[in-house]
Amino acid sequence: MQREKILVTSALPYANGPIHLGHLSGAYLPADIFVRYHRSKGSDILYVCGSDEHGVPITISADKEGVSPKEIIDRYHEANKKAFEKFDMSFDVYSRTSRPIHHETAQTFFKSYLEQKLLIEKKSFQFYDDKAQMFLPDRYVEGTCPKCGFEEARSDECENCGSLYDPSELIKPRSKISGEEPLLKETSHWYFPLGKFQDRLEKYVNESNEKYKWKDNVIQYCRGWFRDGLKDRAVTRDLDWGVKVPINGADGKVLYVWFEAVLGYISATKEFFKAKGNEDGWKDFWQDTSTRYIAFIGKDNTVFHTIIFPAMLMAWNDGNKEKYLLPENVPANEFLNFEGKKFSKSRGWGIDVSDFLELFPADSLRYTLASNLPENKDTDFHWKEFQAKNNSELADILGNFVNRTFVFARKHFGNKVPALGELQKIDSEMIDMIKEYPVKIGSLIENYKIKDAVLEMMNLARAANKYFNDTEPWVTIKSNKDKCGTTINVCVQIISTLAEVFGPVIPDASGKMFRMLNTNSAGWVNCGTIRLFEGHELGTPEILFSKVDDEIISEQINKLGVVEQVSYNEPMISYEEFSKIDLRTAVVLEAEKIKKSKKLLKLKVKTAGGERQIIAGIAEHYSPDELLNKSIVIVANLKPAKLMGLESQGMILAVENKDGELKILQTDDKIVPGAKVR
Ligand code: B3M
Ligand code: ZN
Repeated sequence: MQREKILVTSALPYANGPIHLGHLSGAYLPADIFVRYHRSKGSDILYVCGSDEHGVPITISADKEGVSPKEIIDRYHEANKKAFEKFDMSFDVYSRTSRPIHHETAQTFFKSYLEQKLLIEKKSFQFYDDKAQMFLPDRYVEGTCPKCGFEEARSDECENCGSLYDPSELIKPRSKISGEEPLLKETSHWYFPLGKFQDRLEKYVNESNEKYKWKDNVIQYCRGWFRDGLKDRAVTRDLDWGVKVPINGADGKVLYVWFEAVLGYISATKEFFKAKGNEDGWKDFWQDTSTRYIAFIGKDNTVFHTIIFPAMLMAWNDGNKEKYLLPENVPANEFLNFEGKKFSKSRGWGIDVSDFLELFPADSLRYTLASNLPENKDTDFHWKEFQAKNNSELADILGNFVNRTFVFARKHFGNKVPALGELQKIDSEMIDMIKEYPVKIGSLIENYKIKDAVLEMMNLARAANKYFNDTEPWVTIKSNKDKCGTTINVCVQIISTLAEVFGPVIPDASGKMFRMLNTNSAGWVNCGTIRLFEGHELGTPEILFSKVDDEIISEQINKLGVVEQVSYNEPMISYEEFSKIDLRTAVVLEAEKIKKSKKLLKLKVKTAGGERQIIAGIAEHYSPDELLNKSIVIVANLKPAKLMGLESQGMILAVENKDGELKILQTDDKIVPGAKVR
């Protein structure tokens, strides 16, 4: 029989920070389970991933730390690669988009579009920082909102009043790089005419959905885009970090990160085969029509994988003899939250993968995440649930069953598989189960219902425990040793099946089970067959799962929300600089809401030098009444500024607590207003 050929990719994580558990649940663990299952089934499967190392997210991280983008990507590429290894991800290749092979590949695509005269060159005005000599991406510019006067508005969107506008309307724009006012300078970019592909894309999405049953959330999302109509998209940027636009005179321009990152899957595959000395091997996976291609992602990446990437491949295929395959399915997952809230590094909410795996084995995390994947809706990670999954399921059900069987075989049968005697109904039923469960589990995995598959795995372990209890080998060992032997023989076959079906989820424990059985995996198709016969010598027992105790869980819960200490590398200031800030106590005399602003309150405070007005962005956290007579701390020598047309003479100090909630700093009310804070 021809082996099924499958290409699997997982979204390429940005190398600008450590991956967290949410990433694992989204695009990585489900793909790894799918891949490991297919390997066990004997499919010819290739699993490709790597770091996404270009784009503004990387340059922002670099700027924040005052280091080069290269330093950032090197650091996080290594860190994430290691974290994935610790988590037992089984990528065949984990590449990087900074590699020359990727730059070349991406440029080749771009050149093909140029040759086909597909790309449209358009001129537009964009912010330019003369001092830093660079065009500024949207996130690098702020200024005063043309609608409400909010002074920290983004270049095209105001957080205060929610309005959207053209960057040219922004009042007093400031470059976040130099602090100077940027100019609007004309620049030209290349646009990809996505609209031209709309009909074919709709056909592709609908047909794939009919044939391969795409997830409902993915289909609905695509239809929304089609309904709105696909528009031209700029595929170049003025930035010096990225894949250079391969045109003479296009200096300082790079391909838009998304426009090349998706091609990273192809470059990584090329790299993999090149390293094996098989230069053209990658084509078997990307261009052979018998290959199936599945792209695992998190939901925020959907449009890029169901619309833009397919359009890019179609466009290539239009102009070239060698044609690429399109994804047959894009099983996007929703998000995983952490103890009820979004992961947030800055708020200390969540845990890095590598920190987690310093404390607990990968299998325990893999099982917990896999049994709660956000396949159809957002789900939550809870420390207590993790403990329960580990202790009451992995240890008490699976571990216990395996342990009981081995103890019995050792004590009463010389650590050898006893003979399979006459089968009672209960034995036959159990043997049927170890044949049926793997079929059901396999089909769930193939249909991307991985969470349900994991529940069924544990159900099989439950049934096994029940079988052990119901056959009472501790009774039959005295009354009917043959019957007892039959039970233990069946239990050994069950363990072999459990080792196989749990393999994709808890590979380490599965390996241990095979070692304890003194055998190897026989592949998914042989699940449920009686394959370890009378007299087969068993291996030495190992502990499958240790319990996680309350203490370590409480410790983790208590750590949540503690913001990491700022390192001493942050820009430091001298005492002299600090002493320029005039901090004073003040008492709130009046407070009122400002019409049309959700965030701002107008305060009158008494402080050194008399009364003054302060406009503060705390309306979502305090009602005016709550503030009256409060003794607070203000920056008294801040240059006056206008907010919504009102002058603000100073700023009040507040802290953001772990829920993102603001608390103003208060002093003892016996302190006189106007006292200096040092
Ligand atoms: N790096 C976004 C992300 O990490 C992006 C995915 C690229 S897939 C080609 O969520
Ligand atoms: Zn505004």
